[in-house]
Amino acid sequence: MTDLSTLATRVDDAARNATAMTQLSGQGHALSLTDAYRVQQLSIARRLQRGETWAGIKLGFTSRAKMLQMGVDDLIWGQLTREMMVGDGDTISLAPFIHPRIEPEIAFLLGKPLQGKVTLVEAMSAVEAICPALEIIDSRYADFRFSLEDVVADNASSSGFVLGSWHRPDLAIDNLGMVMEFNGRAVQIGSSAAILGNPYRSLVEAARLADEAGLQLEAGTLILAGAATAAEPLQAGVHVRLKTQQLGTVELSVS
Ligand code: OOG
Repeated sequence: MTDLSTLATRVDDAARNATAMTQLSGQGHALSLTDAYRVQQLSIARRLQRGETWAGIKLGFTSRAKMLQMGVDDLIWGQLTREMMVGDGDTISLAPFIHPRIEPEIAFLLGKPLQGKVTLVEAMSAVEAICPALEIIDSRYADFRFSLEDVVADNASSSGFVLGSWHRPDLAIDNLGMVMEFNGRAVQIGSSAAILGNPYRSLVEAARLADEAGLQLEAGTLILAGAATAAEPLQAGVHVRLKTQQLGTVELSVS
């Protein structure tokens, strides 16, 4: 039987050392999806033991663009810590990453707990604030290639995120134009509608998935809804800006 904690150590070490690893599923580890989430949980536990603070969850593959880009066909989730957060407008180095990519998202802050089977209206009423966000993903697998189980075990490629300014959740967000620019040039153009037809649906899914995993989404939890477009490789010297209709901009620079 595969030792799941050994696999968790392997993905965690790959992330910490910014060193690519071979896919778990290609090494005779026939991981089930349940095992893969267990590996994710064990790798997050290692981060928390090192003093990181749990911040929330992210959804992955909530848009068709992302599913097509990565060749997978199911929604996944991963976990975020505060230490993954990069300040809006900050400059980062590529040193802690293997082959980072960046993608445009919408983030939610819960004002009330969200659990189990909830309706869209219940999900909406649990939200305290909304903001535009950039997510940095960095698969720990060589060539950014993985099976669904591999990517789940690798915490859905979570690596970093930047949050823009928070807004009250009193505006419609089901079809907001989103443009991600590199040095002022549009590299990805999309709409928040690409995220499950309405990013609030990501919250419905988040509540269900967290519940299945025995995790509580309490008030104060951050939730990233998933990318609206395909991801772009981050390069040295680039200034990334996401412009989202109604929600404004969020940006970061790479040294
Ligand atoms: C997995 C993470 C997917 C999204 O927003 O769809 C994701 C990956 O593409 O490496 O974060």
